[in-house]
Amino acid sequence: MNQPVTSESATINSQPPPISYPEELYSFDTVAKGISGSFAGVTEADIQYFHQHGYLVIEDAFTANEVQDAIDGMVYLMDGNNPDFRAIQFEPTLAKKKDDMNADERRDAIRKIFNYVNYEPRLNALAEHAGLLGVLKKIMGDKPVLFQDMALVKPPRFGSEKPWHQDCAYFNLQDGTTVVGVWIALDEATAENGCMHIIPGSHNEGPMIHFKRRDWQICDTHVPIARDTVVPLPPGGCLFWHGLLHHGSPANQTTQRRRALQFHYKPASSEEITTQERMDVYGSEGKEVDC
Ligand SMILES: O=C(O)CCC(=O)C(=O)O
Repeated sequence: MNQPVTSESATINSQPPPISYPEELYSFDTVAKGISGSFAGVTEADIQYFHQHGYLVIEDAFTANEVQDAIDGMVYLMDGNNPDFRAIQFEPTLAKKKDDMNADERRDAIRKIFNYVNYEPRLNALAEHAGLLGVLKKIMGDKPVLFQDMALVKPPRFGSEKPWHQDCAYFNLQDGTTVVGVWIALDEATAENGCMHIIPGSHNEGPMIHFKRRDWQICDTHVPIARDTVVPLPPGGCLFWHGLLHHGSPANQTTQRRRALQFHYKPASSEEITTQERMDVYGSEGKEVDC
């Protein structure tokens, strides 16, 4: 079972910062529909759906045991049980107090862990899951290679927004590479606790200029928010999305945890570019653009 969440364990007498973005950035009319039957249930039509819409949702990708193992592995790393693992980032407003927190409070102050697969076999097991890799291979038409692993944890009340962006704006990979993100819910992810929002079909509309604002992001006024589709997921549910799909997630203002794993895969035959080449595409410098 997931650990119970209470506002008492959610970070000592601190007040979360006010929301720093327009609420309408994440107002939605559409809820993404998923398939079921785990990875074995993915058909050729589902792969075509991914290419057409830029995403695919599997409601029951992983079993309850696989989810629990992953949570145990994540908590093991968060609690500092592997001294070699240090890739933990705290929510900025809570970072200063982390040394005064008990174990529960400390876990609920963490925003992100990353580069964990080599430190925790229980997390690596999901990244290397044969069913998951099989679907990725069908999407890419090539061998999938994991090149980034992270987990945005979005703790109760303090979990901050991840503004709208395209993942390819972060990766030095040749334009046209089919990068695929995989987002696995470990807790129930809801509109209220900050689940993913996507703009279906936006992967077909090319790279967007990104700006350094609240993050490295698409300008708020350039996001076609009328097409916002929310992606709630049960624990074990998973979202595949294309590296050019516009997506983001609002703050977690509830007392519920929203832990999720996120993996990025590229085709084995893909080629790297330089940061300058990436910035020529995604950066605003020298272009007549405003935000
Ligand atoms: O986990 C989230 O809320 C969003 C993560 C995301 O979109 C990203 O890191 O690219």
